[in-house]
Amino acid sequence: ILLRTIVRDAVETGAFELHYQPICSTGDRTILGFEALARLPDPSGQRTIPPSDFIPVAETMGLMPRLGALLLNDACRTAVTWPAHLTLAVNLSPQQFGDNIVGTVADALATSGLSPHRLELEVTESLLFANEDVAMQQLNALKALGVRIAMDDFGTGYSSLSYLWRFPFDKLKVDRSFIASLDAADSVGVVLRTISAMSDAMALTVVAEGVETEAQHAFAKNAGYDAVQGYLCGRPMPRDDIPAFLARRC
Ligand code: G
Ligand code: G
Ligand code: MN
Ligand code: NA
Repeated sequence: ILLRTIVRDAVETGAFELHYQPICSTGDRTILGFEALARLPDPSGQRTIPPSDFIPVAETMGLMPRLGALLLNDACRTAVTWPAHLTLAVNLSPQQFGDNIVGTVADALATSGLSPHRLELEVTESLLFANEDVAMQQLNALKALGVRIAMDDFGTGYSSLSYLWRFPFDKLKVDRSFIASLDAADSVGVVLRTISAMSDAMALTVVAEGVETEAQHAFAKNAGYDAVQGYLCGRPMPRDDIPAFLARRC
């Protein structure tokens, strides 16, 4: 079957699933919250289709505003059942900013009863260069709701450092390719330390993604990263596995 057909049907039936990956504080390794990551079960078998495959298709089909709203609502309804100190991070696609993103987020918060300060929205720079003025207005309006904004995959693509002071970010999530390259080149460590120092000076929270080993965790801690996300702290898991995961960790 065509991926387009699978995506269209799934948006109709709500057949998407969300998995949740823990984000841990670097110092004492407590769980700070989870990032929601979308999965699409393949109707013909056990396989699940990753978001890198189906999100671009949903965007091409113009379905991303609707799918994004479905996922956001689902994630907020799940997060409201967690202990109240835990945060929820949700990825937003640039196409959702062409729609009424502020209304969609306000609605998901109101419907679920999730407190705005527990929600963090992850955006990538592709949003920012599409239409800067519109993006700026919407990010400011989202912040006025009380949610936080994170720049995701920082350091990849066409990152412009000027985005850091022109847009109202609360957090930088440094792309996992940096941590993955630590052993390959000495200069990667320098870059990671510099991003941390810069974030600190700008009062941004800084997160290292893709931490898989104790050595990488130790580096991130030593370099001043506030939090880490990666397989060492935990893999993305279905909603139903979260209570047992928290019980083991706390
Ligand atoms: O879980 P995985 O490593 O396959 O995720 C790959 C990428 O897909 C993530 O970096 C994220 O940016 C994107 N992604 C995952 N879930 C969502 C979602 O619900 N909405 C959007 N827009 N992107 C998502
Ligand atoms: O782009 P974004 O950061 O939103 O996507 C997170 C993606 O990174 C998810 O698809 C998740 O499966 C993947 N991921 C999370 N932790 C690790 C890790 O430690 N190693 C690798 N290789 N991928 C990871
Ligand atoms: Mn993300
Ligand atoms: Na990322």
